[in-house]
Amino acid sequence: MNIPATTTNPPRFNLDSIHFLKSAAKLAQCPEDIGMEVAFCGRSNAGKSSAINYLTGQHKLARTSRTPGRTQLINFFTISEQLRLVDLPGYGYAKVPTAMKREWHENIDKYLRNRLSLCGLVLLMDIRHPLKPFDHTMLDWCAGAGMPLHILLTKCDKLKRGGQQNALLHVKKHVGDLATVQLFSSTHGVGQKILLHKLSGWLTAEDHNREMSDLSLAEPAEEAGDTIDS
Ligand SMILES: Nc1nc2c(ncn2[C@@H]2O[C@H](COP(=O)(O)OP(=O)(O)O)[C@@H](O)[C@H]2O)c(=O)[nH]1
Ligand SMILES: [Mg+2]
Repeated sequence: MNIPATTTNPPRFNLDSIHFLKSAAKLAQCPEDIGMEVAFCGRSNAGKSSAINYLTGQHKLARTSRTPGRTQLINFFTISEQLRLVDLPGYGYAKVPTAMKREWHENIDKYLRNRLSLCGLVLLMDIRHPLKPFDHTMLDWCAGAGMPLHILLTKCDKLKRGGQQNALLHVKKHVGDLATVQLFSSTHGVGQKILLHKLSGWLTAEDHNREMSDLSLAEPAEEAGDTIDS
């Protein structure tokens, strides 16, 4: 059998040249809907910005904040010409004004239903407070809309090994086949490789062909007794 002297390898997925592209307050301001993008979502303070910084090795790429519920913008980062990561505004805490929550809901609902380049969602949950009403809302929407979903149990450094494993099993059991789940810590360097592998799988797929969804995102139920943990 003849083996060609040179074989063409598919382009390697990497985040080496990722950079900030733009912020959008609503769907109409989003960059052109071409190629593919993966969006990070989660409750405010879940660790989205920290996760994007850790993942990319750029500590100032996405801003991190100790003041939850303040950033209401959709932030886009360019990986390469047709690939993007998206930092969605965090779902606010109980003390965020109702009007702001409504605005959040309207913008995210439009983004999720209409953004054709969206090929997967990463849902971040603080490992100490998983499966809150907001998380159920996202899980239900992904299930109904057929959107691939990967869950990060963030800040896992806050629990001992036994606690981490219990939380992981609990969430895995709850979501079943709906999503994949992993432990993650931006501050202690846990989970980068698994997340990169997941993103690479989604963002190098050759058959992405999403259609608009007519499934609305439900309004997350009110949460009582919110705590702000760093
Ligand atoms: N211990 C710990 N703290 C974290 C971790 N990731 C984020 N934080 C802290 O949690 C707070 C919220 O993080 P941020 O990334 O701004 O959350 P976002 O609102 O979801 O973007 C900040 O004070 C971070 O320093 C982590 O892996 N471990
Ligand atoms: Mg943030």
